[in-house]
Amino acid sequence: HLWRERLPRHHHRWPNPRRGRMSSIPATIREDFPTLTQEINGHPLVYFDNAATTQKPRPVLEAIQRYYEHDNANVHRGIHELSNRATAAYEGARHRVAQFINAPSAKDIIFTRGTTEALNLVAATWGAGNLREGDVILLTEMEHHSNLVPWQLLAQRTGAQLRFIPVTGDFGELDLSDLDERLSDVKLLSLTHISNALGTINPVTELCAKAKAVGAVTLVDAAQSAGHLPLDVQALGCDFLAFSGHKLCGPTGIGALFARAELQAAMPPYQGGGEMISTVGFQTSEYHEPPHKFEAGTPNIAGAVGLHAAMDYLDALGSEAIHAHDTDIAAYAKERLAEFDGIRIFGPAGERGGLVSFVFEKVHALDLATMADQQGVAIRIGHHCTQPLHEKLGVPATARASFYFYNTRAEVDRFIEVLQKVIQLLK
Ligand code: 7TS
Repeated sequence: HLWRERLPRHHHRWPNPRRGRMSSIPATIREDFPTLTQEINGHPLVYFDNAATTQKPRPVLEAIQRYYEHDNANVHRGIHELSNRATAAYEGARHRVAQFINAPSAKDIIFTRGTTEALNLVAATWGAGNLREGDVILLTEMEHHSNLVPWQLLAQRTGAQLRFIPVTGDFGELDLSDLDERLSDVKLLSLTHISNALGTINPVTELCAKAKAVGAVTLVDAAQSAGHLPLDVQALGCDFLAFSGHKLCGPTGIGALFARAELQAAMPPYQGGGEMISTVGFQTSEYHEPPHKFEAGTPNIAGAVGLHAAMDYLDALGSEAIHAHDTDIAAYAKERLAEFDGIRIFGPAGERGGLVSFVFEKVHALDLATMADQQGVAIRIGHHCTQPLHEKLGVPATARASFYFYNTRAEVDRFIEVLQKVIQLLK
């Protein structure tokens, strides 16, 4: 069965949890990532833009190639061998996703293009069917535009209102002091698990429980947490959860929405077309059972195969080991950045996800990132699709270094050395 991907080369679990400063993820892991071994502008690449997208290990690339070389056909359609294999690969990936996030059933998983489409799907289906004038959608001030704009569009259509849990100053934690008042009339709470701009890890389990207690439906944007820490939708207690494959070593163009079965049953279709119908007449149609009802057209089969391979790869490393490595690199980067004069570092004082955002008083972020790139260091600058948050922080843009399990402390040292050089030059 070709869709059952081979285990990656590093298939044993390393001692866990790790002690002290030694990561349980071996430095040789980098050999699995062809992109990481190149030079940029004559310098070894330091890839610190993992919150935007991660690099892909060979087992993922090989799984996609193998699928196209051996099994390629359309799903759910043919009676022939290749179509059966493609269908098995695609549905096998759905099971793998369910297992990865501990969903009760594969039926709870809807494949999408990524987080953005998953969020828009909830707004277009559950939202349009359940929200009316006066209902409140509760978000936080640190949401990515893709967990903000779909709700603005929905609010404009339905007359629902948006309300926000505020963020506290530079530390970027949620201010939960008036939560009970903020929860009144709330029909949907939608929030990010880990902030892509601040690195804050939000207390989503607690917030979902509070929202549930007032009868609200809950959605977790797991774009920055899936593949970075252990994720269990049953433990989180959420109704919906969205993530993208490309941020966890999978290919672009594939992601998933976890949607609790009871909610799916009452949701109207998302898009119309092939694959989502059972019978079609000239005037009306009947739809397939969920989740197929929400997946019109030929899906991203190769993407699902790649995502399956990525999840096998990550689970072999262990989500706790990945999280420990992420947080260690982020803490070390923050500690080293704090050595600079005139720097403002954003995000929580305590534990954070694998990223650090900062600004220098006297150096423009664009100059910084451009000159860092000349030295082979890839970081992102801008508002990171959180423009209202940046407005609140009082800065138009920040520089962001974001990490994954293949990054090392030595790379952080190189990054600091490059920053020192750049600042010297720009002075
Ligand atoms: N939600 C969060 C919290 C994100 O960080 C992102 C992407 C998205 C949603 C959207 O994911 P997509 O895969 O559908 O695009 N964040 C970033 C980033 O920080 N830099 O580039 C993309």
